Amino acid sequence: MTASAASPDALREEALAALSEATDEPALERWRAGWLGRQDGRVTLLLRAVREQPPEQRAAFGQAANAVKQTLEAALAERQESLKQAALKALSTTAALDVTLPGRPQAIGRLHPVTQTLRDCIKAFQEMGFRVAEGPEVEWSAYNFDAMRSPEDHPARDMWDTIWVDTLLNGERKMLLRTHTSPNQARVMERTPEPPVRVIVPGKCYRQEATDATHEWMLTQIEGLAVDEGVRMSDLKGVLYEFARKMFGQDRKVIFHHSYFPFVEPGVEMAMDCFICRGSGAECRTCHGTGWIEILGAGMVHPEIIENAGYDSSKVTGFAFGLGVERVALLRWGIEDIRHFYANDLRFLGQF
Ligand code: FA5
Repeated sequence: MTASAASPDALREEALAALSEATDEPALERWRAGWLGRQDGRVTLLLRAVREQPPEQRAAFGQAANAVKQTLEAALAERQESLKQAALKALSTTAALDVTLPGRPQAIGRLHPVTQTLRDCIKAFQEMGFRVAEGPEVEWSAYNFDAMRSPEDHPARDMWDTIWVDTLLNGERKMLLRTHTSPNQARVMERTPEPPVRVIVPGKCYRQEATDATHEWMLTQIEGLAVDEGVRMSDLKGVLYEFARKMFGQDRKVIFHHSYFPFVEPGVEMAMDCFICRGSGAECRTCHGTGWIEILGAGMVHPEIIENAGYDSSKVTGFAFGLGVERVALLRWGIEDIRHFYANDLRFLGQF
């Protein structure tokens, strides 16, 4: 019996029986194509057979064929929905997946607080006209020490306990993890044939430190260097005051102490008021009772370093500073211990 010859009622019953045997999406699709497909679905053929009927039966046959089409379309939709529900139910009863549980929030990453602070510091100096340069973290001792006026037997080398890299050159250890960003003073001037120089060099430094609340063995510094005719100590102070104002606002206090670094003359340290004890606690472990937390060393570039760069120290002068970025981060957020930064505790890091 061809499709066109089947009665609408018989066709409907056969189609519904076949539908009840379709148990997944591909089977449903095959059923749909076979019965309701536009080209040669059997219901389509049935509808085409209307015109082959004797004229007196044509209207009734047409109505019956249309009714079959509607019934089968509705039955298909219902079957699709019930299969979907059954699949979800099956999923929810297996241990692997409970579809009724709420979704898990995706943790969104963010910048480390020291990186945030580093970027803000860089921006502050850029706004004052400093450009940014970079230098190597594994450094020659010739740059880290000798070029910075600390030859082998100079006591200033003792200020930084060095982490050496064990590559020997003529039997001697010559490379190290830089202890400060200052070797970049020499590196930048070396590749700048003529002043003016106005540059900052941010980066990681490493020291063999007994760590405490304000000392880590890895630290981030920003070196600053300005060399030109007529650069004075007051320019250095102006830049550093402006930096402190940009980072901490107007109400924080800043103090300069005299200090010694072999590569500057005179040398200073700049400190900010201790946010923990406000200068009152003799046993404050953050400022050790001094009331001040040092954030940078600075001074007027030693004329010998200016001369070594090939500049004329009778014509040009310069200032330099080395800022501790973790210290700035401690101060801006009132964190009592620097070691939190690199302890990888998400309860701490997630707060910034
Ligand atoms: C120096 O490193 C000099 N190169 C700074 C300098 C540059 C002086 C240019 C003059 C001219 P000092 O060791 O003091 O200096 O370190 C500078 C800053 O780095 C400190 O003020 C402090 O903010 C930070 N710092 C130093 N040691 C540590 C440490 N162990 N952990 C965290 N921060 C540190």
